[in-house]
Amino acid sequence: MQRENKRIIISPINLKSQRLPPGQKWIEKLVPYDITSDTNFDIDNYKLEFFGKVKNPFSITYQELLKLPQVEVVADFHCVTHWSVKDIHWEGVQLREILNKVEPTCEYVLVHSKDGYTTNTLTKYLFDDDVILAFKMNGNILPQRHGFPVRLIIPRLYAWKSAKYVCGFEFLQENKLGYWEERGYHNHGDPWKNERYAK
Ligand SMILES: Nc1nc2c(c(=O)[nH]1)N[C@H]1C(S)=C(S)[C@@H](COP(=O)(O)O)O[C@H]1N2
Ligand SMILES: [Mo]
Repeated sequence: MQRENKRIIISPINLKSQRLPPGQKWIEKLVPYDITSDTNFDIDNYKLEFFGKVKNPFSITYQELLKLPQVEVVADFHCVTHWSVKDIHWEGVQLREILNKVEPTCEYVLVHSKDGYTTNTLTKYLFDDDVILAFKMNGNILPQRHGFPVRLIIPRLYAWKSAKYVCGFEFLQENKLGYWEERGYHNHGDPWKNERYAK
């Protein structure tokens, strides 16, 4: 039932007049990048938590997440290492479905993952139409190397902001750098502004 009603959202980034950001090249398939080889996370004790500066702290299991209304997002994927992949189909839950209940009260967010990875962004981006918690990719359950069980997708930013194995959203009054941002990647990360590395 849910499947038949699934809304398809074409990411606005696919419709830009300059679809391919500067310095990028189209390739066929995603290249997996991980900070650790230990990425085998099970769904039984999976929990996604929303905490910090929010009105209503919230946590949700994998099974509960699957029951929320789902959408399909079609979006290009731009990696800071100069490759891009066209039209990936992600299926999952729009993050704002959850955030409208959580009600963050601040500007910044640090995203946490099961592998210890973190990445920072602005709270407002998480409310975009095409930002989802994805559990399917191109019609299949998310492969382990691409973020099983759940991955955040933020099409408008470089791929390192799309955290795999995502397990937490920490809302913060002040900006806090994530794993790669601390190691020289750009704080903001807009591919169309060539925001690859901090100056
Ligand atoms: N949890 C987690 N998410 C992550 C990473 C990681 O190491 N751990 N790597 C990031 C980086 S640097 C990139 S370029 C993309 C790569 O996505 P892919 O592995 O699906 O190709 O995932 C991002 N998300
Ligand atoms: Mo990356």
